[in-house]
Amino acid sequence: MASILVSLETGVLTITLNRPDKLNAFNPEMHERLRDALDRAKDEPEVRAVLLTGAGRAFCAGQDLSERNVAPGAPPIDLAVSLGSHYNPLVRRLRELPKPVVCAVNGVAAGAGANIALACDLVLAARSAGFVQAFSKIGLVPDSGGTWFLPRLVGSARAMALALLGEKLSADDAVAWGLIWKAVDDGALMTEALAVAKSLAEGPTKGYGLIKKAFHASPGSTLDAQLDLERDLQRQAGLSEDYREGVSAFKQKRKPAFKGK
Ligand code: LHQ
Repeated sequence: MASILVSLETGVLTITLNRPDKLNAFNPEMHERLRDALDRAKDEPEVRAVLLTGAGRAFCAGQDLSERNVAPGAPPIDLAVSLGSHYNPLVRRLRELPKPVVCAVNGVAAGAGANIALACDLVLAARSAGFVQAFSKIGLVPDSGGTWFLPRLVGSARAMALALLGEKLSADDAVAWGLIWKAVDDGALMTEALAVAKSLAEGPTKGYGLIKKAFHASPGSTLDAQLDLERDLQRQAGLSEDYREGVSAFKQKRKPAFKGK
């Protein structure tokens, strides 16, 4: 069974983590296939938005803990190797993809699985889903960007509690805390997430990529630097075909037909 399912329809590349018997936990093969799918999303102009989700009852349980022989007396393992070769490049790929990434969290998102969801641009979750910083339960540190995303999204007090206690945060609380965008009824998740992804796929793709750039630069930026960056990005956006189309459509009181150019 393929560990990642990929399908392209109406500009949306849907990527489904597909190891349901392991709650879609990551092994090296799943990392490699996900990397290939994200590279395809970047390179193919037909792909104008990505939808990431999981098969079965979970979104992703993080690293597959049955992959390694970690037991008292077993030889030590350098986990930095796995972060350096798999998880960190994955988070960078998601953030740097110049196209919007919607994440439909269909069930529990634990460990790296939770933080990979947070690396996406718009996160919708099924009401029965939950977010677990499971790392501390096995003596580890939140990774895959968790120590960066969490305090920025929910503030240090709540971030620290999530990381130290490793308790599950419900989808509704995740919305109330500002961790994710939306919680929806379980049965409506995929319809709603696909509708959002499709509407993004019909949008001004270049502009979206520039919006991502601006927001990602913001946390480490001064207002002065951010104003300069906005000026530079707006220059690029203003040179796009979609900007011309957007203004023409507005003036002609019609729906714009953006081409992503
Ligand atoms: C699993 C897993 C799993 C394998 C559930 N692996 N089988 C990066 C670099 C290198 C190394 C270390 O890690 C990292 C990043 C990380 O992600 S570290 C964090 C790794 N993930 C976890 O610690 C989460 C472990 N799982 C859980 O806490 C729970 O299973 C959650 C909260 C995800 C779901 O709980 P439940 O809904 O109660 O399900 P369950 O615990 O009964 O699990 C169902 C099955 O899935 C079970 O197998 P079984 O054969 O007994 O039915 C679990 O063993 C298996 N499973 N997570 N990560």
